[in-house]
Amino acid sequence: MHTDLLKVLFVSVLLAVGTLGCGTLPSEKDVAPAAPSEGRNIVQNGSFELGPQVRVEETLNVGDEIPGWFAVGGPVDLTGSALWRPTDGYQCIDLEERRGRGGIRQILNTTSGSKYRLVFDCAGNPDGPPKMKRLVVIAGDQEAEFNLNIEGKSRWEVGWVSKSLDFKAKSSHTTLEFRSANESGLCYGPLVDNVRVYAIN
Ligand SMILES: [Ca+2]
Repeated sequence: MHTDLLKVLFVSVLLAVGTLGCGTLPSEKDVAPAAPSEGRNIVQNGSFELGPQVRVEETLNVGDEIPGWFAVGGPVDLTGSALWRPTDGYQCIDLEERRGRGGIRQILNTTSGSKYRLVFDCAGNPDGPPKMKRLVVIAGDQEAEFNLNIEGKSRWEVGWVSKSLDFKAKSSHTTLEFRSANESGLCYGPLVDNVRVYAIN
């Protein structure tokens, strides 16, 4: 009797552990659909977590660098999680600063003629106008604009969305750039985080 009871308990524990284990596996909908399963991410510091550690915000002026990136066209803000929550880690980029709109650029090491997929998360700074943020992305031979509506959004829920863009590399060095195309360009820009690029067939 005693042995049988122990067996029952042992099997029950195994079943419980098995159930818990299955529960922690990611479901299909948790996996980003735009990211290819094979290939290595070739973006350096795509989550903006390396370099300065920022609680609220720190301005990057034109030419200023953080690992992998430099500011182009105008100033941007590296923002911390005390301002709003990024999609990955503790920091992201606001493509505008008080003095105007700006951009960030990274030069990727690529294979000429190869195809790549850019995947990133974006939202709009919810603190001020315009209501519709205009984000321009340049990657290799492609340029695309993404419109981000901040209506109903707040610092607590900026409304991150995941976007992707396929492009072909024209040489061994490919420009990847994110910039604000807001006409007002006064502090409240598009937000970008979790930037990745994978080779695709
Ligand atoms: Ca981040």
